[in-house]
Amino acid sequence: MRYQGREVDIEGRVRLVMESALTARDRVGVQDFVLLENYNSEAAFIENLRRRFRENLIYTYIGSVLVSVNPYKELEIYSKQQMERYRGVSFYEISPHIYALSDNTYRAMRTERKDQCILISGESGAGKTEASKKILLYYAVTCPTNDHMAILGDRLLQSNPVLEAFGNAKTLRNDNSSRFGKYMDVQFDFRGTPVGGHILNYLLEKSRVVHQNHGERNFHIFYQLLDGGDDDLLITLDLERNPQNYRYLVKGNCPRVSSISDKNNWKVVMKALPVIGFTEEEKLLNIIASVLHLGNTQFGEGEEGDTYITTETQTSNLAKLLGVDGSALREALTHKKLTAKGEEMISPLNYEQAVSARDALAKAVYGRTFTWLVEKINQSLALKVHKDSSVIGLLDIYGFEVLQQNSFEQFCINYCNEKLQQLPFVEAQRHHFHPGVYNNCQFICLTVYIMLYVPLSRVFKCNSVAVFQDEECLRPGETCDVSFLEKLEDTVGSHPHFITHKLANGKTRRVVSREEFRLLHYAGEVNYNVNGFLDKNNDLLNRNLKEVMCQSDNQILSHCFRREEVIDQKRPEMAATQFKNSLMKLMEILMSKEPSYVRCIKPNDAKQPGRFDEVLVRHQVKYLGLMENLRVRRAGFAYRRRFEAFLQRYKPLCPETWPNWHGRLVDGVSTLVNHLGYKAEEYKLGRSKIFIRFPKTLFTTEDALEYKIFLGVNVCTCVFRCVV
Ligand code: AD9
Ligand code: MG
Repeated sequence: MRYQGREVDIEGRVRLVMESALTARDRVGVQDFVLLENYNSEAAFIENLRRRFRENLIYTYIGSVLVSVNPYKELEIYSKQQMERYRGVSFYEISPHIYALSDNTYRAMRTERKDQCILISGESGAGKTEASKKILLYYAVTCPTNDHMAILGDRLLQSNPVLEAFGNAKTLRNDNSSRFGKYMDVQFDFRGTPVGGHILNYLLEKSRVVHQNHGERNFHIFYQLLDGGDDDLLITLDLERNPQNYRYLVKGNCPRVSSISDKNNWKVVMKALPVIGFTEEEKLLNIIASVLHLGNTQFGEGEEGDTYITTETQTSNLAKLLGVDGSALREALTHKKLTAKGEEMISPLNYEQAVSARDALAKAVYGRTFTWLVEKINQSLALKVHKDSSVIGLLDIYGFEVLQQNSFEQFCINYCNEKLQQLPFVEAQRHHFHPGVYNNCQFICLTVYIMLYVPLSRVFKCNSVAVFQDEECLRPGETCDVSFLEKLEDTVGSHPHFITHKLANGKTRRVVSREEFRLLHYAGEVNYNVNGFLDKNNDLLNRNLKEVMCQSDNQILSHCFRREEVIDQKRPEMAATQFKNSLMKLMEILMSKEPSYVRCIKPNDAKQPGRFDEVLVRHQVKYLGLMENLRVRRAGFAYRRRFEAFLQRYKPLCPETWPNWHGRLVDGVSTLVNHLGYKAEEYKLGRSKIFIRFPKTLFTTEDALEYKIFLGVNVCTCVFRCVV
């Protein structure tokens, strides 16, 4: 008997004829890369991605890893009905989706009672933040709730526009680029109801407050206020509507972004603030306005090299908005206080020093207010002390960045990506020794990968760039970026992943200038310019400016600038060290949870729908380690599934398991695969899962199932969507 190219024998067993069901697969590719016939071929991998992308199928699995390609257009796949389709349905029963991953993680948390985390990675603009929002929305809509908890769901969702307004900005790569890292825990009680949440924020790119590259903007909130705030508000804050009037907003020469409505977003933020329990709106707006006024504070130079403020009236308004004394502020912006031999001395700042003190204040005010905002949101989400609660953590951190000029921020961002990239491989190693199943498998690729990392991590760890920047900063007198670079050369110069302009034969290399060093990251080569590196790492604010700020009668600011900080003479930790330590903690948090991965891919640099730039995609496939992911997965068993799920799906294929199997699950699966004619080398039974080695085995089984359905056996229709 023949049906659609398949030969079927009397007992209903299906023998796969090679061309079977290939038409659909040719068009839309396979939904799980482990099912690729030619799994070693990067070209086949990319072709599969391309086919699916062309059909608007932006999600594909590599086992349990979800690969997502940014469609740069709204797809009709995120509705409430879609959420319902994915609810409670097993991963492989239905086409890949971010909802399937969300649901699976949620169910794993509930059934295994183990904390989970979802790690979202990919380069800037690849769709990480969008993915994290979709996951959050899925939980808010589908999890059981009550009136009280509905408020929490609202707060979880509404924290997003607020954090994005303050922490996101238009960059050349992404109109809504996250300029801070975010890890969010959502806590669930034993019923699976969300009961609390907590956000950890990482290294906001504060330098953006005072400077933006061409074509980029400052943080969204400034433009939102100017565009969306009503006339009375702007008069109260002494602001004009045109962003071009503010020095902190003109550097990028990009006041408007066509894809963004600042006015509408302002409304969204204003609506969200009370939902997250926010009552200090006026104080917050004063702070935003004060940063703009600070930027417009100008200095003149006296004959003695001293400095004075030329924008007197503005400074008075500025002091009012900051809630501080005007003359104290004026003095603190133009003088510094020194303590020598127990005596305090005031010395005037020169022009450059005054400009840099002003900018340091703007960055400190904005940065600390952002941290305060996160604390405030955390209070409104407040994790509950619940005996039987579990959490799902969501990590959306800035993607790997290579700009024309890379500085301290890119160094930290890329270090962070490097660190996180190691995680799945450590994870895979853990699983790879699953008793009875993996012992005989060869994991050559994994070893290669780990080998690649160990020396690279040494650049950061043993010879710690972060640590010796601190030493450099601690040196008395003017800090010197170039001497930092020299020191770096002395320490890690011989490392193969570290390159400067100097060649071993005494000649110079052209690709790296004298002010740069190049690191060979897993994701590509990046030249870092050391100019300003130490200043950014130092992140110092003159003591007298701190003194003025801690007396502010704006409670947000007095909370942000503590008296103890002025009294305590101890030098605060440098930015890189702080970042490194907080990342270490993050790694610990993530390692203590069961991870799921979303790998986001950016299909083109023009932010255009329908465009699939192969070179760009190939680069990301490489550095996201997707081929290694696939090989690791395939080196063992292409496909794994829990006994219950496997039986549930394929039981119609065997008279002994249909309609129900009453014995032990493992025996049921064994009976089923024997009936299907699986050979011993094709599969293994683990403790709770069946592991199938070859995709072909699975195709055959799937086709058999399809055939059964075609004959009218009563089976759930969702199986039709399986192997596409
Ligand atoms: V960055 O490292 O924060 O600069 P992300 O977070 O990776 O970056 P983001 O999620 O902000 O990128 O996505 C960039 C833009 O792509 C969004 O503003 C959307 O316009 C677009 N995007 C991303 N994912 C989707 C999607 N699933 N559907 C539609 C999307 N558009
Ligand atoms: Mg983002």
